[in-house]
Amino acid sequence: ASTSGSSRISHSKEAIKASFLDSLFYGIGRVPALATPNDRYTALALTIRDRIFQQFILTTESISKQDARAVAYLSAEYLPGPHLANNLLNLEITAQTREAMEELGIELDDLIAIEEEPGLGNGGLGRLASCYLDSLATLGIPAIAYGIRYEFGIFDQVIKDGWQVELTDKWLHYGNPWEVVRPEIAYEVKFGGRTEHGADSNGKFQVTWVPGSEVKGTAYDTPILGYKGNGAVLRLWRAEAIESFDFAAFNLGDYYRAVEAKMLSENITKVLYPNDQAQGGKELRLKQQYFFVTCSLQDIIRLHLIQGRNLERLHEKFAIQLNDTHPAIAIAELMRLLVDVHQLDWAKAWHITQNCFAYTNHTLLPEALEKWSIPLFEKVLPRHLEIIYEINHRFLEEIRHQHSYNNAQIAGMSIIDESGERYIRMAHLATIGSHSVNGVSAMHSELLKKEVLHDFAGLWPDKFCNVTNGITPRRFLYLSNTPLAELISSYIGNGWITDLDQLRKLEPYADDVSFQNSWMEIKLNNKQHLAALLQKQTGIEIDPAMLFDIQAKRIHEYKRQHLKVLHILSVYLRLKKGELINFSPSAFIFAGKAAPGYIMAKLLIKLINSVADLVNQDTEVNDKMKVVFMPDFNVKNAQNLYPAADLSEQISMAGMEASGTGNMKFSLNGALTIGTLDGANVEIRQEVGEDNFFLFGLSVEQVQANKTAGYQPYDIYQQNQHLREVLDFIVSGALSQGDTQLFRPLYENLLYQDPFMLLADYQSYIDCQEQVHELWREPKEWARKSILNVARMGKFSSDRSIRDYSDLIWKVTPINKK
Ligand code: 26Y
Repeated sequence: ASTSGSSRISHSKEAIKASFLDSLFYGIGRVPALATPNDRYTALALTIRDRIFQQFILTTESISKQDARAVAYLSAEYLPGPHLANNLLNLEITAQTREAMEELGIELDDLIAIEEEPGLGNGGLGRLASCYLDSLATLGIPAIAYGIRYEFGIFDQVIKDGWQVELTDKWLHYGNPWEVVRPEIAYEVKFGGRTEHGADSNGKFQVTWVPGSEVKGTAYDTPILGYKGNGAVLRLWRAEAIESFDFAAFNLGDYYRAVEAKMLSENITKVLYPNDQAQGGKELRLKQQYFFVTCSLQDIIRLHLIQGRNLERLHEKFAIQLNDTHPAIAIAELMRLLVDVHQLDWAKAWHITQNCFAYTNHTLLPEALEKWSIPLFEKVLPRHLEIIYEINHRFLEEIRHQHSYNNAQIAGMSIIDESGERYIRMAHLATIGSHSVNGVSAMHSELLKKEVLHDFAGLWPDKFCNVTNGITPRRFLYLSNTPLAELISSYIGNGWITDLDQLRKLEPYADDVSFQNSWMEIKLNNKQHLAALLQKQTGIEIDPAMLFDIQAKRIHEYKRQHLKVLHILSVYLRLKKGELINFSPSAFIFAGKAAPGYIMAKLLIKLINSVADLVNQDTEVNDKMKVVFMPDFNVKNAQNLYPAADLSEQISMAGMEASGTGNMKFSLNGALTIGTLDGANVEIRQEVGEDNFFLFGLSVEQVQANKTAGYQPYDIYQQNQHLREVLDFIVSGALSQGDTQLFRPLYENLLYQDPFMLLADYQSYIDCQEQVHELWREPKEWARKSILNVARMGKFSSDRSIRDYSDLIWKVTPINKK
């Protein structure tokens, strides 16, 4: 920290320019004349990284001086988005960096555009972890986030002939200037083998795990800078071979097999599983989870012990958050480390474990609740199976004797599902081993207590709480919609950047015509920008004056992208008949990836693109409507979508979306929402006001009542002539060159099963869309509501979420710097 003033960290334009040239020359051995665009990007990244480290040393020094309590966030997924522009913003050096580059004949935006983002997650859960890391850093809460350094992140999506095609992600292809490898921070990870039970040389009972194979996990650190100052670290583990082990395990002299073993070790962190919500019991996935969990826990224990602290006080120094059940094996692993390795007795170890961990649940979908078949689990983690049996045995004894639960209740709460083939229920392990369990929106947390974890909520009512999700206003407003952010700041100052409730000060301007005009002009510019991008990506031209109606999220039946398709077709058919004369020209925009093995989701993408082909070519309607599927939804593309949206589609069946966070991102950028009473939509509507939210569809209670009564979608199909026309059109061949079979699976699913009740909500959705169009015809009213939406989004800052976690669950406070 004594280097301040040095040109290597100064924030002046001159210093940035000099550092850039230095980094280019000494960091990558290039002279400007021969530098490639990637050389220039890398040199600038290194220049910025120096300045980040400067901030970091300060944070780290304060944390250790104050011996502060820290958060360890365990997540199998992160979606940080591109680093460069965000780091410039957080350091507040965008302007001088732009000028420095200009003086060298370099356009800053060209360098920003080159960056390949780390796609280390699937969707909402991964992006939430990154928003939380941003807020932890901004608030100055001591934090370290642990995860997996997947060599191949989420696939790149391209569209060929209307179908999704997956390409491998190449984020590390040109190197990664943001990370620093720490070869000396590495841990051994065992798999398989057997356990030996017996007395050690002192006669103490001891379990020894004799592994079948072993790998090493090495730390790769990425500094995450908060706004104006503090930092947190993202520590990702990469699997590597342990040479000594391989050579011992295989026949001496069998060089080929030894090298082959090294290769297999590295497989563990090769690739992210591209499924959200459902994943069959894949051995490699279990290995990934255990691999990153044990490295992280060994690291936490090391950090604790090097401060000279007693291991028995681990829970006083670390709050460990489990992001869903993906890292829940941590509960058994910490017990193993404390009991088998560090020789604590079981009761002490259990006390520490329960007080360290807290668990966040992100889903009620039965197929997304992780369970591992016992034979598979035993093969990979034999010692952990014993530990889980012991945890379970003690737990079941307790509820049988102290709480007199009956056999059926006990079977329902057991960690082991014995209703058929035997499975380990990871959500039960996480719940039993944690002191806190939370859902991610008010409604989801209630449903969690009522359904999935009902008996546990009865047993431990105080264990359960809610923390509604949030998003970072730095990336999702200031960075991605800078013109709007600057307009806002020019009216109410820039305090909102770290105190989002201050957006309330915009309310008085909601009726101010000149403010409304500036507001809508920025929206129009953003739409122009998106239209140009879409034209480049898809060749489809859209008029920026159209209403931009956007649904962007993973493709999933429960999210009901097909409900929006039904609406689009209903508009199309009515326009063709000369009806809907008041319809305002609309661009219907979709984006999202489908899990590669999810046939119905992939068919949905094909359906959307088929509708797009039909509509966009049809000169009778294509001045009134366009349909576009934006390929490769990721953080970078998302940052172009949210600022350009007029209407945000949040149309999942009630009870299905745990929270949603895209809903918040759209609304913070001035889109109005059309949505169901699901997840955080409920709270968004509460905040922005009923009049400023387009509500449709069944409530959770109505959904459940409908199910109980024996929902019959076919009856609705028969009763609603319009709906029938729309549905029949899908299989008429008009969308598929005469092929009446292509979309049949989708059609029949809706008519005879319709698990997500599109047909029940259809008419309500269509009617609600009419209200949207009515309002769109009153630009001043629309602008007013758009402003009010933004003004009332304060609650959905991830800073608020992190304060909630800090107060309610972690009991941590920000460090005082200097
Ligand atoms: C087990 C494995 C197949 C799996 C992998 C990824 C299961 C689930 C996931 C991801 C789930 C996810 O992204 N859930 C979303 O979390 C968001 C953040 O809390 C919520 O806003 C969103 O409603 C929820 O679907």
